[in-house]
Amino acid sequence: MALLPILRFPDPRLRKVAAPITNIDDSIRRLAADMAETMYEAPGIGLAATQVDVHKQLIVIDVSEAKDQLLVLINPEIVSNEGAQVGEEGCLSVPGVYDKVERAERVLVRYLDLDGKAQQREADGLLAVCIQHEMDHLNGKVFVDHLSLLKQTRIKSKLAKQARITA
Ligand code: K1U
Ligand code: ZN
Repeated sequence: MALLPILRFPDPRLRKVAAPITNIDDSIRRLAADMAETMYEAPGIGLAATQVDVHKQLIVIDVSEAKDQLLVLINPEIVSNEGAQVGEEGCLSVPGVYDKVERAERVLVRYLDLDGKAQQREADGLLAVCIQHEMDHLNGKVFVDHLSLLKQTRIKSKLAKQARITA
């Protein structure tokens, strides 16, 4: 397994729209394993393939305390959603930035697992938030897009400053 470099906002590659996966082979299983290792090491509770510069519809999520409930979702689709919740979000591509975002409270998501089997899962709370956050990445959207333009400008200058310091 390998740790993968994570793209940083405002890298334009985070804006690419991911393509559906048509063949679930060993290269996809290896990518999922590498993404899971990268997510656990970060540490994070989710990661989309877009964030590691692979523009395929694959996400990994683990919101469990013990970090022993890995979910791999291929070609995820939200079939229905209901309600609303506002929660603090962070993003491994936007380090050090946390802000409140409104999301659906409950979602029904359809996806393929690593065996290519169709699955359906109802999620609420943090899992529902994480699924929506990661599916945004697959559509080229980052959580800061949900914030005001003023906040987005401040975030960009904060990250540019951080990049100058670490260069
Ligand atoms: O997509 C990502 O960049 C991962 C992101 C997922 C996420 C976090 C919060 C709300 C919605 C989606 C993260 O994992 S940021 C790091 C984080 O939240 C975390 C890190 C360590 C322990 C617990 C949470
Ligand atoms: Zn993110």
